[in-house]
Amino acid sequence: MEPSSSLLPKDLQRIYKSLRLIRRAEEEVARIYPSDKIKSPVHLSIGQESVAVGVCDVLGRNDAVSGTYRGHATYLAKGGSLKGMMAELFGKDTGCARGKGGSMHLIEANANVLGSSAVVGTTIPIAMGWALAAQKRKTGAVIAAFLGDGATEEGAFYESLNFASLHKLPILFVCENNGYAIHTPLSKRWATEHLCARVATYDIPTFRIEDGDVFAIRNVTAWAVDAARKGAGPAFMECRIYRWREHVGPGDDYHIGYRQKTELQPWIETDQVEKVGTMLDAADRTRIDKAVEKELAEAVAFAESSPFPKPRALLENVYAG
Ligand SMILES: Cc1ncc(C[n+]2csc(CCOP(=O)(O)OP(=O)(O)O)c2C)c(N)n1
Ligand SMILES: [Mg+2]
Repeated sequence: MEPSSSLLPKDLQRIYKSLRLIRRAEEEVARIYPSDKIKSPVHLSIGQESVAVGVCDVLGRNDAVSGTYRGHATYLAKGGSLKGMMAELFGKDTGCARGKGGSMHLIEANANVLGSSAVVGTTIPIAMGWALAAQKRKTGAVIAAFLGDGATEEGAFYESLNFASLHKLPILFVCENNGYAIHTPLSKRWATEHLCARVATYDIPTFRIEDGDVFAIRNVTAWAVDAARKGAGPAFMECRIYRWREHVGPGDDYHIGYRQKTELQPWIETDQVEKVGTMLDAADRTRIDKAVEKELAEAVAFAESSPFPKPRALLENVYAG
């Protein structure tokens, strides 16, 4: 899809910057990982960036996101601090969860990043609760709830669809369908692959984006957010996408045998980071790339030089009050 005609060069630059920052941040995480400075497991979303970027580019500061444990992209695209993320991965006190949560528990209340969890599907009803509160308080805000294809197998997903549709809550469900739950493909898990048809039975408008196209994802989000702000209720978007690296960890896993590297090739050819990059003036692209590298180096230096939490921090922020 071509970018919407209303997109200006500065919009393309912003979208590219976000895509590029997330890609490079995760590549940097993978590079550092073998040093053991990163203290938590990492689920990289390299190749999947366009979903978070396309959605979050439409959301305002008062809108919110809930993510999954593969959540670096969601957190960064919504305006989470890169320094806070890097320090969190390093287990430092300056991390966004004070070094206690690690990669799977990124949170930034100031940017309305509600947080993520290692337990599949659990953030969906929490996002719905946020949407219910926004509706009751008449804030006009909307939440995007990100979930994997595996999370659609959890009962909480269907309970949330039903409740959100019944009460016309301002929520966009965004399924990042990368075709696998750990090593198990959809064909061994789903009786039919018609996910949108299943969701549509809850009287929710559904959209399926086949190729990770950041502009198509952005367009659907713009429609859904506008409708939700007007009280029309939830929408559901299924984004077919591909996880380039292994399920967890910095490397790839094509040698294991549960998938073939030939599956990856078409996704590399349509890589959204590169695609949007080529739409920019060369000088603008170089400028943005340099700015990203600087931001990244500063974030890693910040994480390296930050202190670990003191032992007494173990008992802080455990219970409210
Ligand atoms: C409730 C629950 N069941 C099982 C697991 C183990 N588990 C961790 S990741 C994962 C796969 C989830 O796949 P998906 O939702 O498609 O996300 P992806 O890793 O592809 O981004 C599973 C089953 C878990 N963490 N939580
Ligand atoms: Mg998956």
